[in-house]
Amino acid sequence: MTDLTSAFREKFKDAKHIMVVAGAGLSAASGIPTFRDGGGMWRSLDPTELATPEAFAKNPSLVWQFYHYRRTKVLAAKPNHAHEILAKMSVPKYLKKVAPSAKTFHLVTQNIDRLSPDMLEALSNRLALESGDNSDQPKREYVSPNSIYEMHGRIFDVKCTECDHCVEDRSNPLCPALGAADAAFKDYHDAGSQDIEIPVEELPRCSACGALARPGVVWFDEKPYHLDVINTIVYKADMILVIGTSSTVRPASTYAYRVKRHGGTVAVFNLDPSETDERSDFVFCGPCETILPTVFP
Ligand code: BJW
Ligand code: ZN
Repeated sequence: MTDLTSAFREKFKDAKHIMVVAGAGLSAASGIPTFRDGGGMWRSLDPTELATPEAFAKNPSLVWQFYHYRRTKVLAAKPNHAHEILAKMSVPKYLKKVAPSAKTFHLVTQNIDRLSPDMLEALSNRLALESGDNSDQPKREYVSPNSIYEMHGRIFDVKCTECDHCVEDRSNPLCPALGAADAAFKDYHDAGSQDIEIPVEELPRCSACGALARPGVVWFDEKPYHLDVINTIVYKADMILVIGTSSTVRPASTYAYRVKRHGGTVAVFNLDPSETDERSDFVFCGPCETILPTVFP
């Protein structure tokens, strides 16, 4: 065990209110591209320029095709070891082992891929079976309630642009035109065209009122979800793990600094060093899916 790991474990043992702020690097090993290291490019377009209300207003067909591609990637993805460790932290008996003083654990994720909540549900079902519970009842009682907050929304949510209607829909393609555009793109591209324009009436529509639907995610200049409760979590946290995020997008990028400012401990788990490391107490450089299981065996 390295000095860094043992010093961190000692500090973690004393933590009472633990939070995680996670980003795309958490799901990178599951095959989901990140945003800012080039891996997320789709048809040579910058993902951060497609994830905006302006891009959707200008070209909903292009933005829907981008999300169709991302939904397809996510549907094929499985949670990795880092998701598993974080899910275990939501199990009181496991949390007590690594942090005997812990009173709360919360995962605030910027990821929209649902891998953390899906992992937690699978773990809860496994724990239920291990304790002889074969019922069809929901198994959430085996894990702490409300431990995950998906602040940038959920990729499978399809939300109306006109009314409040929002449904989770994991079907793929969401509508025939998205499937056809995906299949046809290579031919279009070879013929020199960059874009396939799907008529707006053939894009996903609201099942309640028929208006154009959009992905239920948070784009730039939109309000992230659960901000009030997340602010309370940040305010109380005495330990924050910053996992797989470039910490460039507000408000998530402010959480570590805020925890530090009121005397809490900051531990960063990232593939690469970054400027914010100077302000952190512990920096674990490397893939989180291999480092987290060694820190929390
Ligand atoms: C690994 C790894 C491995 C790789 N292991 N590590 C000017 C200045 C400052 C701020 C602003 C400004 N103008 C506007 C703003 C605010 C704006 C903002 O912050 N912009 C900055 C970019 C300048 N923020 C907003 O607009 C937010 N809203 C807001 O502030 O509202 C205020 C409000 C309050 C009340 C009422 C009304 C309004 C909304 C932000 C929405 C962000 N949306 C996106 C798209 C979501 C949907 C989708 O996925 O399509 O969210 S953009 C994108 O960035 C996505 C991500 O969640 C987010 C963060 O990215 P993340 O996760 O950090 O990914 P990467 O790629 O950047 O980093 C990955 C990291 O992992 C890297 O460091 C790798 O090294 C590492 N890594 N493999 C460990 N195996
Ligand atoms: Zn509607």
